[in-house]
Amino acid sequence: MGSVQDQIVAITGASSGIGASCAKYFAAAGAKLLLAARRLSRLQELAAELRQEYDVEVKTIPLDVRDRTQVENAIESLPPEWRNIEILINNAGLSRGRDPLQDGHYQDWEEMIDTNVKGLLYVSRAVLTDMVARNSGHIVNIGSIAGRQPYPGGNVYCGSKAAVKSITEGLKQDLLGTAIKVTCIEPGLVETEFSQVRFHGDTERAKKTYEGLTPLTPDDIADVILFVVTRAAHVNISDMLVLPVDQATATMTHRQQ
Ligand code: NDP
Ligand code: 8X3
Repeated sequence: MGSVQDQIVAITGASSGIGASCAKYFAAAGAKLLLAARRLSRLQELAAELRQEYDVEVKTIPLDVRDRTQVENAIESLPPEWRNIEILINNAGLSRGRDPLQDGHYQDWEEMIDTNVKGLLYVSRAVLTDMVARNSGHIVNIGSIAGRQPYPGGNVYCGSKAAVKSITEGLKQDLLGTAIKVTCIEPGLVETEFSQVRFHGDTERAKKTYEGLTPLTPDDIADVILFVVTRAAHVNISDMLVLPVDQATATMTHRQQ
């Protein structure tokens, strides 16, 4: 089994949910962390916690992945000791609304596509330049079961995650012949701030998403990602669907009444 000790791990969307859990799991495993998101104060709080608990180096980067210039500048202006990003976790993402497409809101669509698809591309492109030059690295993209199976009202979100899956497969092909690994992790229901963001702060509606079942926790996904990036050098886990026991498909769940 490989180790992430002293490796530089960049995590987008580290201010909450799956990204924040990844930060904790990788800190516990001795990695050096580059944490990015728009809410800098949250990142700083998390970084302070991790430095104290695990004695690791953490650098925070205020970043909106939708802004290509900001992404390029953030990567290009990294000090030399932070440049060799070994693992990139493209986790920043969101869903907005669950309206039928015919009633959809353009702003919601643009936010999802700009973040989940274009943002992931901008960050990957910026980080890949050095990975390819070093012939080393691992890109982990966070897709979703929604990218395999669209569901009513999921339209644009599901499409954005299908794009993540397809882009991951395409990247694996483009990197063939290099030592760089590429993975798509596709979670089912994970209880985070995801549904609050989806329903624009409607906490009651958000809670209903997980009512009566035991959802995954963000730690469950962080645990899987740590496993995926610590396989032997010749092993590439390309794709992993991770569901709660109480979920069978994007729409079939078992809920206690
Ligand atoms: P959270 O809402 O808890 O976390 C989302 C993270 O993404 C936050 O840190 C947020 O930070 C960041 N983010 C959103 N927009 C941007 C942006 N423009 N630039 C930079 N960072 C951004 O949700 P999750 O942890 O659940 O979501 C993480 C990923 O997992 C997403 O890609 C989501 O689609 C995916 N996923 C989630 C599932 C679930 O059921 N929860 C299931 C399958 C996949 P900030 O607002 O500070 O910028
Ligand atoms: C998040 C899981 O089923 O809410 O990607 O779309 S779902």
